[in-house]
Amino acid sequence: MAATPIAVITGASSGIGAATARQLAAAGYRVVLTARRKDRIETLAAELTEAGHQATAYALDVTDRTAVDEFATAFRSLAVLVNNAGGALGADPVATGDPADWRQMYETNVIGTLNVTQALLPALTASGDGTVVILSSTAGLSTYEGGGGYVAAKHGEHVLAETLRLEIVGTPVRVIEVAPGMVKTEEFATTRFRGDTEKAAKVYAGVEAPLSADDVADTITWAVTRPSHVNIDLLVVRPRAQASNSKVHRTP
Ligand code: 8X3
Repeated sequence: MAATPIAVITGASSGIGAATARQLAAAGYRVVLTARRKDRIETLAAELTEAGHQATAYALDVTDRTAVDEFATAFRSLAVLVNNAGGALGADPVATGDPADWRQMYETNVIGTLNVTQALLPALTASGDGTVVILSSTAGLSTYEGGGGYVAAKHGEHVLAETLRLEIVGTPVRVIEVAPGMVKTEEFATTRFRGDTEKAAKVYAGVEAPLSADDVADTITWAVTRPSHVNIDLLVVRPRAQASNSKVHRTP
């Protein structure tokens, strides 16, 4: 009997990462949940195991290369890597944005994805049929006022995905970029505004139905479960109420 394929998901403690872990587990993968918050991923892994799936948790900060390399030694063969860890900090104009925020966003979104992808690429290749998913954002494709630091980091991730795809063509690994627009999760906007829930709520104010974490996990799972020769290079997904990063239909 063939071994159950393994999927590693970063940032699996909440939001899109947790929803993706649930859906990939349901799709038959043995999921390895990673995030900094050990208690959360352990709870989710226990819940999935209880439901009859195969799930384990591993506390990991994707910006810590030594820890990432240590984590990677556990895998000789890996089917799927979902680079989901990342996020936004602040929504200040370029003129006044905090360079420390910009640096941190570059670290988590770009260097974090680079670290984990580099460390696990040998195992993905060794599987003979590997998939790298990079969760960028519509912020990786065009900019908006107040988005500067996040947009720059997400453009970095987009470039990482495009360049890697060029460089490893001919190997048995595909690179899928999923770029969501407005997704309402429990933490994204609150983290961006450092716990200011009023500011966070304004992001979604009057928007009839922003995407949910499950909606995005659904697109990831769909892309990952296409036949091996099918590469969904870039999947852009927005709610119907959002026509562009700055054109959103809101009801008063
Ligand atoms: C999230 C989309 O519009 O907040 O990645 O930048 S946005």
